Amino acid sequence: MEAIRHNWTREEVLAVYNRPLIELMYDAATVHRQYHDPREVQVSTLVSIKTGGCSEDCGYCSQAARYKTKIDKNDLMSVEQVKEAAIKAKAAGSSRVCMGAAWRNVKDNEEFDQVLEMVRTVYDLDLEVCCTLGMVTEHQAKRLASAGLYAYNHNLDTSEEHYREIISTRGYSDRLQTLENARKANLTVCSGGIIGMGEKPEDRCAMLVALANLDPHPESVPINALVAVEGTPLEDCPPTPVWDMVRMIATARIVLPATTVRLSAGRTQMTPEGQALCFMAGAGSIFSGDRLLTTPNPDIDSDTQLFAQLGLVPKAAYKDGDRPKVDESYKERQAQSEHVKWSRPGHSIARNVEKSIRNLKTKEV
Ligand code: SAM
Ligand code: DTB
Ligand code: SF4
Repeated sequence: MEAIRHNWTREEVLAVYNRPLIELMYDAATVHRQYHDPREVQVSTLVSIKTGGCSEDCGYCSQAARYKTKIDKNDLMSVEQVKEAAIKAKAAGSSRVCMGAAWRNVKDNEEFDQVLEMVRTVYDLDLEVCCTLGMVTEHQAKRLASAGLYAYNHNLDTSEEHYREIISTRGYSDRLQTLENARKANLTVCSGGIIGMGEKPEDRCAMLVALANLDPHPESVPINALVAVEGTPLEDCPPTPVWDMVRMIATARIVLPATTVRLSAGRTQMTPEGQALCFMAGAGSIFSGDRLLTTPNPDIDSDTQLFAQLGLVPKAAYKDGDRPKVDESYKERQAQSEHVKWSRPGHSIARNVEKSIRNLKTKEV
């Protein structure tokens, strides 16, 4: 049985990543069978509850206000709209709904109160509820947990070193702090990253080391292939080879044996055979539905067909018997602010500045 370790070194993980692919896949498939039922795949649906207009400069993101991208921006959805989307997701076979908001961080205001009602409403439908709302304080995480939230997603995205080339408006240490806050609130933690942003294999492995150093390990690690969105600083990044995706998933599987590794963004660029290799290498979850947050995803019919061809079955909600208990305290706004100061590294990333509309307009004046 592969041991659960929190002391992986970058060299060790890179050596795993660089194993001959056939060996790596075999080793990963072996570990997968020790901790998971290889036929079960957890199916989640994303709902973009607030889309676009974000203050941050994440170089990959279609939702950053400063880049000129073709997305339909939306203010915060109503609880009723989210309920409808969740009912549809459940009927289509999802056991988890993940609500995403284009926010830098959660603020203690009416909009957050509304998100808490969304969490409670989706929980009452017997679905696992996940949120990805940016940085959260411990108190905010606790309110989410009391409303019935099961998981909080906040990605490290890449290595600490490469992160400086992608984002200048929020720090890596704040990301780790958010994960700690989610953990303190007894939420399960979902954190992973993106490959195909010009990083080296060393960066990919350094990100896995950062995740593996967390004790306990995140319950869920999404591996996204960059969706190169027109208008973003990363629009010209070449497509990620499927082999890199398989390698990354297999390495994550070995380093984080009990974690659910998610085959996340980038599936529209992959063949069914490529996706099958990812499942062989230990992927245990996908996002379903023809849209992720703002970008396309394979339609439900093609996923249903793929599951039938591969003999995969969707995993039931709360199969591990860990449905959270809700209590009404989520309704209480914090009397006193926690005075959290999220950092603003504020260094300059030439590629991001160049793509920023605000900056171009300033130049024109
Ligand atoms: N605003 C919140 C935040 O940044 O934490 C939540 C939403 S954000 C869109 C969630 C994650 O989606 C990002 O951290 C990133 O890993 C992933 N993501 C965003 N745009 C992507 C893209 N174009 N390709 C692949 N993954 C992407
Ligand atoms: C994650 O790691 N991937 C999902 C989920 N967590 C929130 C989001 C992928 C977003 C892809 C780009 C888009 O659709 O805007
Ligand atoms: Fe905003 Fe999140 Fe997109 Fe960054 S990834 S620009 S924080 S929505």
